[in-house]
Amino acid sequence: IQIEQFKKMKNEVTRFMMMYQFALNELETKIEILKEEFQFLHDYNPIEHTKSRVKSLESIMRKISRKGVPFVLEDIKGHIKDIAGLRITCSFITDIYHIRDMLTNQFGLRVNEEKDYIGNPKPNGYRSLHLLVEVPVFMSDGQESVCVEIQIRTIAMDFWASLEHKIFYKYNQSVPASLLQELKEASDSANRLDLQMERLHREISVIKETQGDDSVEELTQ
Ligand code: 0O2
Repeated sequence: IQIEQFKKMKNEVTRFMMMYQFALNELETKIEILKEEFQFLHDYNPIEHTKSRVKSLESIMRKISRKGVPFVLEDIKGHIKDIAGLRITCSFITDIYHIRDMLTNQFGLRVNEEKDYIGNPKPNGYRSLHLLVEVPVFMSDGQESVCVEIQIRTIAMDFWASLEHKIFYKYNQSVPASLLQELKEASDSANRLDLQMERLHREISVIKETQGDDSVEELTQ
């Protein structure tokens, strides 16, 4: 009987994790379609790359014990919102909000929560737009609504966040004050670069619109 119970539990957990992977597959397919269509219509693609992951079972277990959530799948689903994560990297800050609008308007995804760490960066300098969306997934016994955390950021924001993440773990989460200060300054530099690149991009778009594509090619020769 114990083995039967164990098998049943193992199947339920596997199916639970699969549900999050299906939600990510669904979203990635939608984004691929969006990319191709946008490229075709506007001769421009706002998405540089995407990366997705399902949180490992170990990491979920650590988080539920930290938050005091019982090991019941329904409770985990209700309380841990970043089991499925999708990161979208784009070139310009305005693309971030454009992509957010396309996800909600074109795909009709419901956004349960939005955290704008671009309008309100974290004190350490972290910038990104975070969305919690509900993705409908069709399983054999019915439809499930699955929560996915989407992080949208520019290449510069992503560069900063991945370095900060490495430093944070290298120093076992207690980073020396001088490094924290440097990281904050690096975040401000990255933001200045984002704003400068966006200005350049706008200027080139105006030239293209008023004088045609050939004029931009002439300028770059
Ligand atoms: P990983 O390894 O990327 O998954 P939560 O822990 O989600 O309940 P919170 O703080 O409300 O709590 O979530 P928030 O603010 O939406 O941020 C969650 C994720 O954003 C993190 O996931 C990171 O991926 C990213 N993030 C947030 N703040 C920082 C930061 O200061 N630096 C970096 N590099 N990334 C950040 P995880 O689970 O921490 O990590």
